[in-house]
Amino acid sequence: MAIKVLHLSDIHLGSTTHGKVNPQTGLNTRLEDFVAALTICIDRAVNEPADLVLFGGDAFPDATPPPLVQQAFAKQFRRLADAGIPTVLLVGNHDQHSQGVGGASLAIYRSLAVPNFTVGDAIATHRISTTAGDIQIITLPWITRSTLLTKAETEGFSMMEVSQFLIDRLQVVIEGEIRKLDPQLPTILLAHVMVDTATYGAERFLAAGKGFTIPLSMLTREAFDYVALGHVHRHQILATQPLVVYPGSIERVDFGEENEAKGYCWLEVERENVKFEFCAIPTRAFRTIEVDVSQSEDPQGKLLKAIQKGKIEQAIARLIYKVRSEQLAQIDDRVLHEAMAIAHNYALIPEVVSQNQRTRLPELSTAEALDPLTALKTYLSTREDLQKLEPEMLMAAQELLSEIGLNIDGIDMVEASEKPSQLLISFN
Ligand SMILES: [Mn+2]
Repeated sequence: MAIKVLHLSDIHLGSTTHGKVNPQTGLNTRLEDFVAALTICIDRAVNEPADLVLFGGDAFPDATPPPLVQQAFAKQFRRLADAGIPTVLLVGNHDQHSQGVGGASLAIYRSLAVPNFTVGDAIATHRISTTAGDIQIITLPWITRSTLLTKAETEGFSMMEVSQFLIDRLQVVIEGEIRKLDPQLPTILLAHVMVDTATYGAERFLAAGKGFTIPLSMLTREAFDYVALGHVHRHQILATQPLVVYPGSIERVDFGEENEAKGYCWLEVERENVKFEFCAIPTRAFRTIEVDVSQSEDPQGKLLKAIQKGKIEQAIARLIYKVRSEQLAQIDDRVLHEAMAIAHNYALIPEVVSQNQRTRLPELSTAEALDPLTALKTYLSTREDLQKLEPEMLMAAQELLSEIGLNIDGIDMVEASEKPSQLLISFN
């Protein structure tokens, strides 16, 4: 009998960016959106029912969520416990204290001995009995160098050398887990990792300085029937033999995820035979309207037309428009606000371009998020006067980023993704 598995990840419950207070409930509307998305996932698991639920990590934006948010999370997962569905909660980087050990925000489920719940805060193999038979789950939580290496071992090593050392060590540890497996039983590797071939959004900033990505070849092992990933917010399938899958986040945290479908994975797992389906769930839309009115006779009219076509009703919207300073008198902000008000939440972002087009570097638009180092390189490429200093500045920037990297675990995803653009602005 095939084991039915629901695999979801990156819940980030408690993200409130782009939200507002719901006057009826007093809660942030984004918290309500995230709870709604999680409810849809748990509904499926309970109604079908699933034989097993795998959560790939990052339950909250940080390791110390407020009680209200913890309760909202617990209320949904409690339904799995009540239904007797075994559940594995893996610890992601956002669930860990930057200086502590283990999954602070999820460890409570083990402390309370919630029936059939397993907390994956260490590299370990769990044999789990489901109504459709036994299955082996290897948990690989988010690891940092202190997980596998001592300070003395890495003394004097460069970041690159440390990350290679870490990968070698991890390889050995995973090999050890594989040897302990019962080859007759289906096996899933549940891992919160950055894989080298993945397409990243905001998550990649969190790895700046850590420099720690895992080669896909470490995961595509015959011993695994499925590799259930967490960490990257964009749903993607990295390999098919075996299937290596990021389900992605269940709701959008920022505009970088505007065009991504959100949902969970549904599996039917037998040894060497896996049926897989990505199930999209309805979530609140993000809409960017970008328009250049700097050459227009009627900038206001052009903006209003763009808003009308923008499908922003109940969406989280932003209007980014290029305008010349001498056109500003032709634009009535009050009317723009009225037109945007059908959105759930919105921002007006005028970019004033001067005649000589030099107020903003053309390569650096707000639409694309650049990592700080690329942004610095782009900036330096336009400053001949700084050419001599370039290598030194890049080196210094790299060092600063590695320093940040050591404590970056606690940084909210959105903050991290917005840092580069703040950097850009201060350059201009
Ligand atoms: Mn993560």
